[in-house]
Amino acid sequence: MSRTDRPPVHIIGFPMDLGADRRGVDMGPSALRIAEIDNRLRRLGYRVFDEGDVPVSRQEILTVDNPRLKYLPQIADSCENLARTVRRVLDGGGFPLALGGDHSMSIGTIAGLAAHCREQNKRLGIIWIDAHADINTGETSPSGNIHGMPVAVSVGLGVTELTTVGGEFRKLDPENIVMIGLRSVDLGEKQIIHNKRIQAITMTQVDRLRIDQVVEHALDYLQERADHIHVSFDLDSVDPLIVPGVGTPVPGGLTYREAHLAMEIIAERGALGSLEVAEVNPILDIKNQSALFAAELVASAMGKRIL
Ligand SMILES: [Mn+2]
Repeated sequence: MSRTDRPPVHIIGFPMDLGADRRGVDMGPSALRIAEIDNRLRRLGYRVFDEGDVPVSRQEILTVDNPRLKYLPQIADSCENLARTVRRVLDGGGFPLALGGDHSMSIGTIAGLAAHCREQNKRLGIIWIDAHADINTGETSPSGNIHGMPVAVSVGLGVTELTTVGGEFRKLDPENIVMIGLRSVDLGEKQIIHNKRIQAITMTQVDRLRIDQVVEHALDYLQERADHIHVSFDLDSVDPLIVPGVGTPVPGGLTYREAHLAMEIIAERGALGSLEVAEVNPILDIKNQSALFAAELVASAMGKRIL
């Protein structure tokens, strides 16, 4: 299939930082657009439409009601809106490319994908590339920041305000997720990962097995059990020496080439059904280099090759 026959890409911005402690990731979608993510995809032959941004409340005019689930009503609202947009794009035959924003966005993205898949009798699979597992609940989270909870919410754990975004059903089978790049996991999260038997590949395993093998295995595993594969890429999976402008930097991440190779392998398989990029933080960045990196990474995921 040539790229012009492929589904058009619909960019959806999610300028949210209510799910994170540090300010600035609300500017992520803007920084990614400035990095010309649209033109990079057009140069690859895609038709690209920009859906604009999902409305998000401003932190300055809000107060925290529940410190265990900060800004819960506002995040639930925006995620509901994101879920609707993602679903509309998929129902119309498009490819959703969601740009964050903090990683609470995945509550909405995955809910939208799941609603579409449910109606089409498709099984959803997720590759979660992140330094963190993002599988806390209000009970286990040390911070109460909802950007650390989207995976838990998607497998049906946590408060109903979040688990019912996009409809009252479980969005994701815990066996249909593969996490890659973990290196900062909370105690409660470790228990959930073990209890739910989630495929979680740490940086230790990436170091030992090499990223190409890790990604090939992840795709083999997911392609057996899923028809729609979504990649959720948290920029903090990459080493902060390369990508300093992220919400929660953790040393010891993926190298520049490891991140690109992972995306190149995913593109080669032709298996990608949707994509999101989370946690770009221009406030902590140097001359937009992290957003530029993310834009290049999206191009690799969408089929850009060196030759
Ligand atoms: Mn994350």
